[in-house]
Amino acid sequence: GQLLAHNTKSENITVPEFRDAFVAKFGAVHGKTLGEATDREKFHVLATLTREIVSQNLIKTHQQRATDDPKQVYYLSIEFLLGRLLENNLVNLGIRDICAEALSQLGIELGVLLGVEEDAGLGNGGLGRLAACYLDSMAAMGLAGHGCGLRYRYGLFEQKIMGGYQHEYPDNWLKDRAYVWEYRRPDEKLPIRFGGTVRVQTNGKTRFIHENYERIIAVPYDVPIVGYKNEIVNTLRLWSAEVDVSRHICSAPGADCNNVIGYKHGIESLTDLLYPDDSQYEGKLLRLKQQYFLVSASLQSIVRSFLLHHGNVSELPDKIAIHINDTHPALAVPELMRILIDDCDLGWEEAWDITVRTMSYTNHTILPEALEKWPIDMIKRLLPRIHMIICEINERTCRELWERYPGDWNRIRSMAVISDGQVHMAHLAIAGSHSVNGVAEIHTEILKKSVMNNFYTYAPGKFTNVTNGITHRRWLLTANPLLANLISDAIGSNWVEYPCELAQLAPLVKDNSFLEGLANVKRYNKLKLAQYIKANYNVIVDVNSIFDSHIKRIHAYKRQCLNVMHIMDLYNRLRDNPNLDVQPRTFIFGGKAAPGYYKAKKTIKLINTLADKINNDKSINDRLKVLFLENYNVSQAELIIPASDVSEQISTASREASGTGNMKFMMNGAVTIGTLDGANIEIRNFAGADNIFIFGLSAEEVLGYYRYGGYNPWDVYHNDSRVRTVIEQLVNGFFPVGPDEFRTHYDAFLHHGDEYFLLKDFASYVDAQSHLADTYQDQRRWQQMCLMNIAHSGWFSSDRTFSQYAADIWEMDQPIPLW
Ligand code: DL6
Repeated sequence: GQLLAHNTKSENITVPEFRDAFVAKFGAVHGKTLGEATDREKFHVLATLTREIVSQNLIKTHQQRATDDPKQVYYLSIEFLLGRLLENNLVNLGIRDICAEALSQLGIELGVLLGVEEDAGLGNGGLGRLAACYLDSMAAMGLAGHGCGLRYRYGLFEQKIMGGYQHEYPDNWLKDRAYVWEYRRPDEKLPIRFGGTVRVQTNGKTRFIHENYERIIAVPYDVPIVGYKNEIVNTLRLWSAEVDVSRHICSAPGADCNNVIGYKHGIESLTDLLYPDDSQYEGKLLRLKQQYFLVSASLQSIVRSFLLHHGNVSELPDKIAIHINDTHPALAVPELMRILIDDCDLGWEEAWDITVRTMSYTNHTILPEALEKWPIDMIKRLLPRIHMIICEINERTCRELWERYPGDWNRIRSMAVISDGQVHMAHLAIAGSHSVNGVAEIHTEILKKSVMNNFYTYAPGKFTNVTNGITHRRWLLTANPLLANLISDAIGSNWVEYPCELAQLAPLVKDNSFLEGLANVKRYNKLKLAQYIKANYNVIVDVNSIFDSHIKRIHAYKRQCLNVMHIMDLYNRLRDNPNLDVQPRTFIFGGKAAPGYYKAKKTIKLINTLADKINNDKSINDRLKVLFLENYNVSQAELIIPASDVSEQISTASREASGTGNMKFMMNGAVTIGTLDGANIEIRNFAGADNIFIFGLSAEEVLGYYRYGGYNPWDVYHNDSRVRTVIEQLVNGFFPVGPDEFRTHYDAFLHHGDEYFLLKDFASYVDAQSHLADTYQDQRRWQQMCLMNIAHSGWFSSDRTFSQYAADIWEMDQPIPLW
């Protein structure tokens, strides 16, 4: 029978009901008794049972929405980094504790089953995880908001470290069976057209007839997104490429009748792989195909469902908002134009007005190498009708610019959608959206003042800032239950609904017993991490040492190497003077390097080589330990962040658009050491300058240097003997590797101008680190700093971020809480 009667709230389920339902479901699904079950089978039954409750809420939400007809937002993103869903769903349904108790009565530990779930790693890092946090917030706030993405057969690669090097393996996350959370909806499939030609028919009304194209079927899989104790379930719709083998595929362009299976595999490989690079744009045809596949399937489906409920498209912008998450889905602009003109018979002006009022766009990076440009010829061949529309958009945009800036060719060229034979996706997204935003105050300022200055001058009203956020339900309530309980015991549990109420913790800064409570929670979380490290790496770490974590993608601008330089210097000092009073430290690194990013992969080898040297050096008495944790992912972050004392956010100022890891650490009471970059600045403003360790060049200084071609690293090299020693140690046999192993790093520092200012910021970083270590010795003061970080982290909840988007950008018609 059903675990949940139709009008029962999930929170009212009792322990015996849950226990009995679990036993019954297990027998029914697996045809054996619990005694013979594997953990995987038990996980599967628990997830299935949970999904049944979710399904009922999904139906209710659909029915309610059909009646209320609220404005809907569709968040288009090429990545959604969900991680695991079971625990999150149990918490959001309000049945985590009931479930844990029911299972324990059966001799089953919930934690063990939670560990069986594969991470859904359909994203590279910040951008994809942000999208996942937003889904959680939308559902929690009851907003009708949905994600649209791709159902990659393989997520971000699995990282294995061998001999200190990263090796990449396919992330076979669907290996056992279909994803337990998804609903396949084959009846809602849609055709996507690639290639072919467009015939223009001009008898009477002009018509564009697309012919001889390759037809790929997009099949949606809906992943339910469970709201927090509100019975709301939204969906993340992930599209998968399929071929309709029953059709006359022999006549399809490129089809081979003698090899139907090969043809099918070829087509379906479109959604096989997530591109594993988030900082370097890849001009591959397959990537462009993925982007259009996502956009076309999503928009066709959005318009189809809109038309089902509203007779015609003129009201589309009042009822639908479509958000373009970075430029990857920017083809949404011409695709919506295509649908409105070709399928709905609208004229250009009306279609353009609807498109611009419907679309909004977020920029996530100013790194020039990440900005997407597609050769116009590639677009013409792959998407002939879209090509025509982009050309028209370009022409009309340039004409408007000409009216405003007659004769200013340079300016017009710099803003054109097409220039130098390429389509500039950011320009396309800006032209086709009514709103453009950056993801932290400083990032938006840089967009306005430099990277997008011409666009800002032209249409200042389009630009806004929405500083990123994170879901406190996953990152505090679920990942750090001890801290969540400690907080609720002190100030009540209202903060879960209104995270800004965490501010009520601030007056406890003088409450010794609360500070002690904080220290105990941290210690427990550190113990758990230490056990994980012992079990997986056979390294014993001291829980009294500072747990100092640097976890994120490996990239030169994120400066893992600056951290390495500091560790090397500390180690050198300890070796020179074994009696040096050094606060014991455990340096924890985690992160993946893009498979083609040579230097980042060498950085991983460097960290591991340093770790081997330090961890095996008896002379330093275990005062320093260095760990590189393999295969960093969302689940690992949930273990590391609650256990960290220090959060390393040390990007070259101006390069990190926002960062979101910084917010997760803050919320879990880790103290940041960081540059004035991205959201670090806002973290400092909220937590207070006394509760963060800031160092290094400012963004303005860095941008000033860049303007004049950089700086001279040799000056630092000659003037600072610590720097000289560390740099030389990369190549002088200090490490037991060949002399050229770290030559790329050596050369980047000295011969290629130290693009990311590591040498320049070194002294200031080392000072900040030593100030931090001194402060840690005063445990009371340290716990006060942790407390102030937690107390002021509420503003970084994605509920706040989301309210801003909902109210200011999407103009949702549901009540939105004020912040
Ligand atoms: O906005 C989410 C996240 C920011 O927090 C990071 O600072 C930023 O680097 C990241 N950007 C990307 C896109 N990069 N590219 N292309 O992942 O977005």
